[in-house]
Formats: sequence, C-alpha cells, structure tokens
Amino acid sequence: MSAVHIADIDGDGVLDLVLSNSLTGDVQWYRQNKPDSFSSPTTVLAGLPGVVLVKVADISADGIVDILSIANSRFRLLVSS
Ligand SMILES: [Ca+2]
Repeated sequence: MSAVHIADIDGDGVLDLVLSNSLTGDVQWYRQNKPDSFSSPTTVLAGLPGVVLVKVADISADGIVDILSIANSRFRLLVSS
C-alpha cells in the first residue's frame, strides 16, 4: 500500500509530492518543477517496511516542514534544516 501527501517540502511556494511505500519501507519526495512536472524522487526515509502513515508538518516550529512516518508502532522523524 502506498500513500500520497501533498505539501511544499522545499518552501518555494509550489506544492510537492511525498509518497510512502509500505512494501519497500521507503518515503520519497518528488519536487514539482512546474505544473504537472516533477523531479526524480529523492528518498528521504528508507527501511521502514509497513509504513502506513506519513504526516508532513512543521513539527519543530522553525518554519520548515518535517516528515513523520509511522510503521508497526515505530516512528521516524525527519527534521528539515
Ligand atoms: Ca515546493
């Protein structure tokens, strides 16, 4: 199962895609370059099989979004800098 989330990951004012894949355990970010055109994926989290939930929010309250992933009662937090 995969999930798609939409958020402006790099703060350029253009929405990007974050995809999670529960089989591979990877969470990947696709930067939107222009309308309907996305970059090659960047793996931001790997090795978390069963990932079922990804939240994109400014958890550290620094104005930059962070990515939280949860799988099998384990979580990983990628804090942007
Ligand atoms: Ca963006």
